[in-house]
Amino acid sequence: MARASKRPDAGKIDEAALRGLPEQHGQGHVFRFWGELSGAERTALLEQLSRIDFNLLDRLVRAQLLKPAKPAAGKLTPAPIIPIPGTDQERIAHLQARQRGEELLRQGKVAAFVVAGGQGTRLGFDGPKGTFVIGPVSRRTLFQVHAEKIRASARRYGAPVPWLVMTSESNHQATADFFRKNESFGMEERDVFIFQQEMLPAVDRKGKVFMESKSRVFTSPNGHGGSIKALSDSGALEELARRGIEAISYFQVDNPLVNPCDPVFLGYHALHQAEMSSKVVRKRDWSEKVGVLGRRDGKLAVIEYSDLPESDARATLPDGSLKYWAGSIAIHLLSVEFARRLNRGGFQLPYHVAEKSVPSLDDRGSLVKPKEKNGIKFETFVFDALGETRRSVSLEVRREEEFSPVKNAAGEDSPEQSRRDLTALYLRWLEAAGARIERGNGGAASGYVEISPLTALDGEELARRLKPGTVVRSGFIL
Ligand code: UD2
Repeated sequence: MARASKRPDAGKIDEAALRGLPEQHGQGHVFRFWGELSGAERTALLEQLSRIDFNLLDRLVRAQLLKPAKPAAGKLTPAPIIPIPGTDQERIAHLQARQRGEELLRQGKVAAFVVAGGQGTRLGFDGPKGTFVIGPVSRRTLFQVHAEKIRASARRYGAPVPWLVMTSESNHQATADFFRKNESFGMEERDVFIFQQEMLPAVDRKGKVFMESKSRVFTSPNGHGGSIKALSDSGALEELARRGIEAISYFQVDNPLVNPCDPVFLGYHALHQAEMSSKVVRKRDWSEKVGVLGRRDGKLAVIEYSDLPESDARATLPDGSLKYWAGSIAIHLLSVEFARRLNRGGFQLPYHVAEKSVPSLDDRGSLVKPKEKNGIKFETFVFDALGETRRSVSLEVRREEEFSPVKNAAGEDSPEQSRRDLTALYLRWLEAAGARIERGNGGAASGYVEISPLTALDGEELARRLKPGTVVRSGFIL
């Protein structure tokens, strides 16, 4: 596949039309410093304006500012979820799903899709999050971990798995350069497709866009729901259909434990003829900040933790366990056909509103960082597409095997925590494969160890490859 670029040809900019456009939408102030701009800055501003959907912005401002959004209401009920197998029947169902999923992988009907357009502000890392070093011993980056899992799976099943990488204007160039520098981590050029999602301006409480410099409007990515539109706009969806791909495995860049080509998940999705499916884990406790998978007014939904009333979050079943236990880990399967349907007749996912502090220029052109939230950001969420499905599968998985995201600089969901979780998983595999784990001070259990995805994708594969009598100390790598 080719690398997509959505930048229009600067030579084709129609200056007169673009100068009129913001005015027509009440945003004429974007030209306040026009007289001070150089030719190149003017072109840059016009080029950016040509990519802003002012009609959409008008609609969002009208809907949200004149009639402020209420938290999503509706009757909540738990959703049916396929559990981690505990009975023979459940184990047989898993086995059948695995066989079906493996068939799809062997037939080359699966593509992997990482969303990496976010700004990763909480981590405080300067650069695309995928370039963050996570490998506990090897110092692999998140992108490399994902790439090697995809390569290992393609090798195991003997068919390519194309990899779609969604970026945004804020990190596209840096991401594309990183892939080039690392030769796409050993993936075939034609199997990697990097494309951008759209950006949207944030607005102040009167609906006016902010300027981040004299020649630039403040914009941010339009939410991970924008991935569905970007799949279509970039041409990726048509290319996937042309290559006979049926399932798109969607995941977030921040989770090094993700299994992007999970045959069990793929198999359930296919056997149920599902359009979009989800993986969930048991919430740590009622207050964990993850969305829960449930039904709102009968429709499948992820209910963000901020929208889940505390009484529901705390509600328990007769056995004392949480009623809404199914935490969404943002891993989905989308059928290519469903993604096409969502794009037919215009993009339909609803926009959510978030209040943010947006640094912007004052009347004299100096950048001011507000102490309080002064702006509104509009985003769509990919999981809202679940409500549009005719059929869907929700699958429970083990957190310690599949979910340990890198979100915060320290504490929960931090790099340190994630490296510990990776090490703990590899130690379990090694122990089950018969390795001798050195305990005690300086031993493996107190440091980091690592298994490359290209060595083993799971414990079973490791057991086949591990030399008898292997001793595992801190810093062990295979
Ligand atoms: C998300 C979910 C939360 C839970 C958690 C699991 C939402 C609103 N919440 O929380 O319920 O499932 O993940 O880890 O989704 N991204 C883009 N473009 C954008 C925005 C985000 O590509 O415009 C990507 C981003 O690069 C990252 C992922 O989406 O890979 C998650 O974004 P986030 O960190 O904003 O989501 P988070 O952690 O608030």
